[in-house]
Amino acid sequence: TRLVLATHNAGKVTELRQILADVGVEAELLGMDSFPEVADVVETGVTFAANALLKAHAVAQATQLPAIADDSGLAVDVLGGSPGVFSARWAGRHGDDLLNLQLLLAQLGDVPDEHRRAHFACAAALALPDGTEQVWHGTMPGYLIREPRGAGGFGYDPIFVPDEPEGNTLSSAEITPEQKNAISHRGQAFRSLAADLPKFLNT
Ligand code: ITT
Repeated sequence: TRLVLATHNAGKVTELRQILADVGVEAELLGMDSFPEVADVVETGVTFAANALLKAHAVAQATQLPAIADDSGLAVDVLGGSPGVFSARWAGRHGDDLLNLQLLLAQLGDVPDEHRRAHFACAAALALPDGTEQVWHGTMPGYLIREPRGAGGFGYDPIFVPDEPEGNTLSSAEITPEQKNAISHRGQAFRSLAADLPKFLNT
């Protein structure tokens, strides 16, 4: 079976391929680099799930293959859940990770540690060419520190300390990709999706 992951992020493709292999799903997972003729959809949704579904349906229609898409971001309690769906373009330009992180730190200013709670959230959507759809979710709770730490990960990882494992004080940029996948919002959403995937395939 061929499947498409609606992303240009090669890291996400590798991660999902590994998860599919782990749960024994025999499928060939293609990234959008295999479909250069398919245009990106504009992410106009107000929730992660809405954006993931928009992307998955567009790609399932364009390729006539089962399509998976995810949308994710960081929600900060004291900011009412922002940056949320705007995480990738919080400082204005899509994907400017360093500027996004610096703006967020500036906005938090001197907010004390007990009010620096946040969580990453991910929605992973599957859409079939016939219009069938389902969404799976994952979250990674933690808190924001005052100075970036660590060179791993991407995005807001250097300023985010996950609650897991218990007593953890390392940022999500200071742990290995395997450690992060085991607890991350995207890891959880992708693992749940992978476990349910056989129900949707081979029809
Ligand atoms: P797509 O092509 O898959 O859409 P993207 O870079 O837009 O790739 P997302 O929509 O999943 O990726 O991520 C939105 C933003 O949320 C991302 O740019 C980061 O700023 C932040 N983010 C999401 N997951 C993160 C993680 O695990 N660690 C750090 N930041 C993350």
